[in-house]
Amino acid sequence: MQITGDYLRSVAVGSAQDRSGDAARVTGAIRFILLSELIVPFLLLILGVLLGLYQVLARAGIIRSADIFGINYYQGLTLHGVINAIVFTTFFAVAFGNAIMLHQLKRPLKVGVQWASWLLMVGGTLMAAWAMLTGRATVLYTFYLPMVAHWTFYVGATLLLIGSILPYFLDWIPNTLAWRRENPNAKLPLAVLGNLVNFTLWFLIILPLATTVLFQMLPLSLGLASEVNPLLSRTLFWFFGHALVYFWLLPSYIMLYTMLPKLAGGKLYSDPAARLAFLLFLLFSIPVGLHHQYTEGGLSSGWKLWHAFLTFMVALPSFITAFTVAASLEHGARQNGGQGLFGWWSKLPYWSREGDKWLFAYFISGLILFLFGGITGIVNASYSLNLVVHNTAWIVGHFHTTVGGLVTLSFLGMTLYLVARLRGVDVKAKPFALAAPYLWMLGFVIFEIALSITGLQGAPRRSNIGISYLDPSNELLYRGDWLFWSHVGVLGGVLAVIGFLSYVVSLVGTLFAKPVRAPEIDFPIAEALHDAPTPLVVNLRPWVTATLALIAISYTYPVYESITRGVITKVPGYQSIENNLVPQQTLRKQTRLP
Ligand code: HAS
Repeated sequence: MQITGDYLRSVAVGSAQDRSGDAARVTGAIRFILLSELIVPFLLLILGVLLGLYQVLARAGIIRSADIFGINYYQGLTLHGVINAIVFTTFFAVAFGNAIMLHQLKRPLKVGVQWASWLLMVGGTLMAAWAMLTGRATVLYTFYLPMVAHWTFYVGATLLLIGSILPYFLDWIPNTLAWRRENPNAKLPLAVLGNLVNFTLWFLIILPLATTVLFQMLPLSLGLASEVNPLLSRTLFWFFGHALVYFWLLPSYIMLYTMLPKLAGGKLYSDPAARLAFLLFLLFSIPVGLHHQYTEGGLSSGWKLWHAFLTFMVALPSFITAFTVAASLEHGARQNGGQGLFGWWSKLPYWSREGDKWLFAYFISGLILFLFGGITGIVNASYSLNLVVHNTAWIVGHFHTTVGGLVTLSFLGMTLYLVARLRGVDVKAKPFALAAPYLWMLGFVIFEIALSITGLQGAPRRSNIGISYLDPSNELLYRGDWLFWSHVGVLGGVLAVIGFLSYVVSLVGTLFAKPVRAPEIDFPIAEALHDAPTPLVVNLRPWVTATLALIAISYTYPVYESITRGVITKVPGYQSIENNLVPQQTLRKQTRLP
């Protein structure tokens, strides 16, 4: 049995053979691919997190300059957003999806497919990274027009997305169909259902993004078009962009439903409720994008209101999750001897170092942060309240407790867990691994409160306010009343970074530890307490049909409006050069930049 050393040896096996118990053995190329799909984004994440620290220090006026180490504020913001929210999440979702399918269906992944996916994702990321690091793609992570990037950024992003969807079509769907043929009467494992829902969603939303990239962004970037319709680009981008957040969230929900109950010592409270939550995400995640465009001219308010209504509907599966997860925690705690109406909370394994229970800390910290993320999300969704918070620091608070909260914490925890399993080692420096999520959580609770308050005071997001509103020498703009909470925000940011460093200690220790057993994939999957047959959540076909119908109803007219009204405001592309937006044509003439 090969335990160490052969990561780079691309053997043709890449197999997952059932070992004793429930673990799946992973060898050769597949093991290398899975490990690197976790490690590559983690390495980039170190840069992403440090750039986050720069953002918070710059916004508080503690670092008062337009750039740091040659990286301009907006370039850093682009790298921070793209690395943390797009690259890290996409790589993780693919690695985790592969691991889940391998473990749950017990069928091998195809080495050729996995290599193709890996090469496209890594190659695409390197291309886009080159464009961002050289200042040719300072377009922020929401890269809709009229900001324009070098073509390598768009091609890189496209390759990353194509690479991420290959396993779904060429490995996971065929494996699920084969499993279904072998187990005609069995229920699809819950984690598999969650993963398939997530990547079906992913496929559906890549299509509108691909449309604006191929037909608007690339032609503009290559100089084949001189003006574009930015309204259409934004509508297509947010068609993708909001459901994207659920593509980040669903792997976390898979962990909450299938693993957290067991770590808590009990069972999943209701399997049908979990299935219903996943299917409701399929239905409601996409037709809500206009809630990012409430303030955008050219789109009718009636359609914005419709999307606002559906946005409240997409909170429903999260409310179901809050209930089911809390009930599962209570069940686990009572198995551990917990009593009373609230006394059971003390019987959860918050600090346990026993076996895999350290992972519990990542989930519970993420859940606490998600309470803040959920409440602020509901405020954002309201057509009227949104006008108060849109484009302010409030939104930044919201997404650091959603994608920066539950999502990041569960992804980091699972990365550590899988690295240990795939290397055949125990998790090292467990006290550091345990401290990390709590520090991160505490940091981001403080950060969230501080940013919400400065947001309500009017502080804009995406702005180097340290050299404008928070510069006392700027008599016209200076807002001394934002200073206190901006500094509180720094405290939160610094605490979160300390938490991250604590995590790095444990991950690096685990990465270089001496293997003590064969590499394998094994998840702590919980049984269900309530598992009554529920026809509503068994057949996927009506859900997919309803999803397509709801998308068609919700987007046909807004896209039509964007096409017909957006042309009136056709504009050239703009490049961000040292804090200024410069029209692309002017730049071409003056500097001959690509
Ligand atoms: Fe959002 C903007 C609305 C969820 C991410 N969102 C953003 C942006 C990002 C983002 C990145 O309607 C900025 C985009 C940009 O750059 O412009 N969001 C919502 C709503 C929800 C929501 C209604 N967002 C998310 C999630 C994200 C995410 C999830 C990432 C993963 N969001 C908006 C809107 C905007 C927006 C507008 C545009 C704003 C603007 O003007 O630009 C809902 O899905 C939230 C539902 C969640 C809940 C919470 C349930 C609670 C649970 C925890 C239970 C805890 C337990 C443990 C059991 C209802 C499940 C308790 C333990 C103890 C010890 C107490």
